[in-house]
Amino acid sequence: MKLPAKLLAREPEFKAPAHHTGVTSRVGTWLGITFGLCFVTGLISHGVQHDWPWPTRPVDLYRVTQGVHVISGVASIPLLLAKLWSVYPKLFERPLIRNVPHALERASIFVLIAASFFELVTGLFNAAQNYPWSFYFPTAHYAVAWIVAGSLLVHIAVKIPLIRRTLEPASEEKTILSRRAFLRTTALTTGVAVVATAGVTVPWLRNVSALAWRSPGALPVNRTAKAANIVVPRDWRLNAGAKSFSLADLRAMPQTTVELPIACVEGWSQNATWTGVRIADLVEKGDVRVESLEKDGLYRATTLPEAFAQDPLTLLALQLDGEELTLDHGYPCRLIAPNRPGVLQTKWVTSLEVQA
Ligand SMILES: Nc1nc2c(c(=O)[nH]1)N[C@H]1C(S)=C(S)[C@@H](COP(=O)(O)O)O[C@H]1N2
Ligand SMILES: [Mo]
Repeated sequence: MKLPAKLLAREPEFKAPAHHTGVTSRVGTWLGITFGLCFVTGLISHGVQHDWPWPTRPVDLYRVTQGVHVISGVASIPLLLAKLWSVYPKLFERPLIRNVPHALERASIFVLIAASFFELVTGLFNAAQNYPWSFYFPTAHYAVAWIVAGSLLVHIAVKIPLIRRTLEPASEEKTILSRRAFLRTTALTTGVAVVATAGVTVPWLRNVSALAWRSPGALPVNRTAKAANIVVPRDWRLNAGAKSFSLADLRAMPQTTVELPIACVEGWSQNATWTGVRIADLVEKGDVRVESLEKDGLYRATTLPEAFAQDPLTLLALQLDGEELTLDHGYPCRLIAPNRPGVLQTKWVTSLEVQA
């Protein structure tokens, strides 16, 4: 069927206002920012867990980078949905393939969409501490992040001329208003998603974050003693190089109290007050291997770089918030160091060994 020329010429007005390239570009710019933040902070988080040089100060730096990672990831979800909504008529445009560059561009977009969804969904599930899959989360989440980054760069490079043009002020009054409404709704939804979840890591939002997956107040427990099969022997002693200490010996040593956060890679972070013996008072200078009572488990042992081991804030903690550690928080003693990822704050410590 042949449409009358008049109708064809008016075609843009028949489109829903959200499906406008100006909207797509604007939401795309926001999404570029949240994805960028999420990628960079994700790389940092991955690097710090895998022996990147990392400072001991500021004590909250890792908490902040990890918080930005989770918040920018949450913000990306409504933004990605809005962006897809704004372009979806184009995704099914015919002909599917026009020429080679067009085919490559489309392929890169589908990779980008698939990889982005993978990252956001796995990230969200991980934050909710739920693993309904069998691959190892950090490796997969990390690898796919590079696919997102690569295909996103291609996508932006291809679209730069279009983005430039469409970000310029548009003309038709009527559609501009409803486009603005769409953008406002997108911004609002994103804001609500962030506020509803950010309390897991931002203290003053704790009471507003209805969906925060961690309860306010008490310090969360990541892995319980039961899950880790911890049995503390009656004659428990800490082995520290050639020396050995009973719990009573440790309690009799000079005690230090510090205020430090646990910043879990799974999204939550919280400050607490810790009391115990400085690691520097227990072992000689050097990188320290920290072993726990856990038989297996990915985080049963960690290495504490010398700068952290010698830091006056780094403790073998015996108390949390003025009370003896509970078994779930690492009784008889656990590591707590400034600016260190939660996964490396080893609980149920049984030996400290300076590495050669
Ligand atoms: N031995 C051991 N220590 C561990 C873990 C573990 O699985 N085993 N989990 C770590 C993780 S992922 C975090 S976030 C913190 C949480 O400490 P908490 O449970 O006292 O809040 O403990 C860390 N220490
Ligand atoms: Mo964690």
